[in-house]
Amino acid sequence: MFCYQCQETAGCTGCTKFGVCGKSPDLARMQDLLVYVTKGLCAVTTRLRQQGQSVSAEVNHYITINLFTTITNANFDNEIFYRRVAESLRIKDELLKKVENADTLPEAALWSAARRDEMDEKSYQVGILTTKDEDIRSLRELIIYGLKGLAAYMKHANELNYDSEEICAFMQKALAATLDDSLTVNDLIALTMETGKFGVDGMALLDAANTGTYGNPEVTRVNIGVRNRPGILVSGHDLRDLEQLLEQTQGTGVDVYTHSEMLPAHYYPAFKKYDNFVGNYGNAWWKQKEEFEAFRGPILMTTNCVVPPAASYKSRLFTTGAAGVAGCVHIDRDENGHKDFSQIIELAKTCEPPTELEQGEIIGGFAHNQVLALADKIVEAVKTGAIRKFFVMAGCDGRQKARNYYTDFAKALPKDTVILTAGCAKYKYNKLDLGDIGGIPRVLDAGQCNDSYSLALIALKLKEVFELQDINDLPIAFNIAWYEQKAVIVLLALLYLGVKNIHLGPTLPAFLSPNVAKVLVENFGIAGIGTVEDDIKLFLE
Ligand code: FSO
Ligand code: SF4
Repeated sequence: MFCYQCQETAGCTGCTKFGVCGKSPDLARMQDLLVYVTKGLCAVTTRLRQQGQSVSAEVNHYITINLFTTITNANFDNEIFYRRVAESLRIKDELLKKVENADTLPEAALWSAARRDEMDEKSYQVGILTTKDEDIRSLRELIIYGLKGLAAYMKHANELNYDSEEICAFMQKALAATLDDSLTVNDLIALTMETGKFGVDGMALLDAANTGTYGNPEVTRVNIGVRNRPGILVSGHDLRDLEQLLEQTQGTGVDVYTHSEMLPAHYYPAFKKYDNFVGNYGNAWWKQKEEFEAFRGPILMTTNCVVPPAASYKSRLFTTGAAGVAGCVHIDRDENGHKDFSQIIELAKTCEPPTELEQGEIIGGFAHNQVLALADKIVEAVKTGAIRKFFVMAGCDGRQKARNYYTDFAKALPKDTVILTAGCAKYKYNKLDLGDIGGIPRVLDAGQCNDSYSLALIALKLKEVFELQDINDLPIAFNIAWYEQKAVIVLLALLYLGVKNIHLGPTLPAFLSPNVAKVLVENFGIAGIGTVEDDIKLFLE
């Protein structure tokens, strides 16, 4: 196997024996094969569009979920990959019949297989390292990882009946372009930027879906303690799944808690009406082994980040959507999008209430609408110098000790600075008592990683208010923590919006070849992180 798509890749170069995330070599090669057949399918759909034919929303969504399923920590069920490869080939072979001059399509579009042994054989031949030129490989993978992140966000929007043929067509065109050996480094850099543009569009679509369906997030204090009733813990990013679970638990005596990236659900007005929606339990995804054990009730994983479960709670772990774990029950939607969570609720009734981990509250809900409502106060604080600088510290949390940098950084920031955050990165500092500036908390949590879009909107609004020509003239520094591929699309979106000098840590992506890294450094001022002391000095210069 060879995989280097996430920040925790072995030795900062690539997982070759077993994934640090728990991905086995067999799972890795089947993920490679799924990406390969999805590229082939996209070459077909792209050619059909070029020939004036339409592609159904159903096919678009199938492709989107294929990509999402291969994101780090989403799916550990090999069976699912065989099934998706077979179904993708079936869809592709059907569509291929409609293509004129199909023989000019790339090999991935023409290859097919009916038997598992044929799939197995092919899976050894289609890995990342089949692209020999390291710069081309680096750019292809950068684009593919951005597309995977975008696919995750599109899937959530689709669940709420928000869709965009334009974004889907781009995603498929870009994925198919990674098969095209005629594209140069410059062509692929241009495609990387275009991926960032569609990243902005995708996040805007998801923002419209979430706020259009559930209202605008508002300042909210979220309980981090527990109650004395059985509970269900929901993790991942899918708000529609949470909504259905909340509906189905009404009157059952079962409480619902969020974990990790589901925390921001508490900020939406629509979920406040459920009095069994108790609070947030625990911390970021990588703490789940100990926290899921302590929770004592069932856990529903709606997306990544899943850690392969310990035996002590495996029978309590359920997956849905793109998430999957071999041996755990997976709940599918019916044709109307309805999911039946009754077996989770029945199991919860037989479980003990959660073990208390902590008490208190955390505050959040500072998405664009709420922050813009406070704009006068914030602008005033900047003008008077009460706020010297904003630090965007969005992104991900992870296992590595090096990430303690972000806790130390947050603690060491001068008291006249404010942290803008989104994503699970927040757990490194959202329980510190960092105080406030004239009533504005020093950590403003906009929501999930996709709500980094909110942070971009806030920056653009401030640029307008301060009548600046360039977003980089704002008193905003970007010190972003990344882990998986959603962070890649967030990064590409920020680059597309013209944000420069983003610091990325705790390490730079292993998939950036020295030459590609050089382009990012020279054109965008991308940098890694240093010591807390040096970095704070540098940012405040
Ligand atoms: Fe975190 Fe995982 Fe949201 Fe990611 S839970 S690491 S970037 O999936 O998606 O922030
Ligand atoms: Fe390794 Fe990350 Fe790939 Fe998992 S997703 S195999 S940890 S590089």
